[in-house]
Amino acid sequence: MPARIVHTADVHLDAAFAGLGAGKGPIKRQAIRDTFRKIIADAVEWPADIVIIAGDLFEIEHVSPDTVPFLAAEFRRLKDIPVVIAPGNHDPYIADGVYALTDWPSNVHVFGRTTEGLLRFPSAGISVSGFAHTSRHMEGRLLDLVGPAREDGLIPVLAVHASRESGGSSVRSGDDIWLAFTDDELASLGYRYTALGHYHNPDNIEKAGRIIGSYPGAPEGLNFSEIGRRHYSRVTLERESVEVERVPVSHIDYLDVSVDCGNFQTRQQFFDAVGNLGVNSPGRVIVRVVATGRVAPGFNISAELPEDIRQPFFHLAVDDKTVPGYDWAEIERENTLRAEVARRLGESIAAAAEGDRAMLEQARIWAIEALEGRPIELPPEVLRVD
Ligand SMILES: [Mn+2]
Repeated sequence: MPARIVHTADVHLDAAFAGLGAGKGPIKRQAIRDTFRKIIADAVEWPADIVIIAGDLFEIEHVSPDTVPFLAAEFRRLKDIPVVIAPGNHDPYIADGVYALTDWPSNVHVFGRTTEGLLRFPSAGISVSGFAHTSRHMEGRLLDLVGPAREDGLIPVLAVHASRESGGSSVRSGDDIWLAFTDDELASLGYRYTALGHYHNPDNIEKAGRIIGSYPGAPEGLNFSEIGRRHYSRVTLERESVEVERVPVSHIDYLDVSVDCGNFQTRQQFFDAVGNLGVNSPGRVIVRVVATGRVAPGFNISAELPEDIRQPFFHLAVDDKTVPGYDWAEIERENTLRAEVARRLGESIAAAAEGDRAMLEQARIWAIEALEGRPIELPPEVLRVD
């Protein structure tokens, strides 16, 4: 029988949400709880043999007095399905912290609290190795803390909150790298599956065509770098095969949308385009709309969006990046240098062959923008000098 693992990480219960507007933070935090409850309910229903939480279950500086009994009650709903927690950089295992001080249900195993770094689950057919972050800033590399898999008849699994540093879309840089590892280093350890946390977007690590580890990503989006539906993973593990199924579970999702207003004559057309974004999931999307395009004179979306347009969204923000179009007849009547440039290019456009007209019209816009001191983004073919 294959082992059935529910793998999640980076839940970030009690995260702070700035910029969503008054009263929205608590609703979004409740959405995270609802998402976590759904993961637990799914684990009971599937049923999972084990639940692995690879760090950042909560944020140690924000954890509310209500969160610990909430978690304990959720874990109790799993009855005898074991839970393994590998604390991360946001929920480190510290002496006076929640993990150490709480009397967890007997099915809950927290690395850091458990003295040995290897837990055996014969009923699931797997062993789980791992460790806890013990501060917000762990030094060293993954291989400093984790030894090779031990073969003792059970399929060896590793659970860690750590940073993949090569070979994938999830690679981060800068000051958020903890316990880095390369894909080759991870493969060299010999675990049949590594349940990872830290990167908030999902990613699988493969070697020789086989998944050796994965990040399920944050199950509830936390900001605009975590776009769209979010998931936990159902892992079906045998000694020679791994299947990772991503199960959508989030409640309130982030969307980042660009709306080209170049052909719009009225604000209403913009409102209609925005209104259509929320129709499929009323109250469940946080949308940032970037309005782009060169717009007709007088076109203006800067005013407050009407309530009936806002209403379907959990939160809606508009970033107006439109630029005004030009009224050439009016510019040509001026007694200015730009009027002279506009007139001459206007004559060229009028005389141009059909195939050259669009290029000359674009040249006229760039010429006027240059005279106005605006930064101009020329396409690469214009910059080519060969
Ligand atoms: Mn995290």
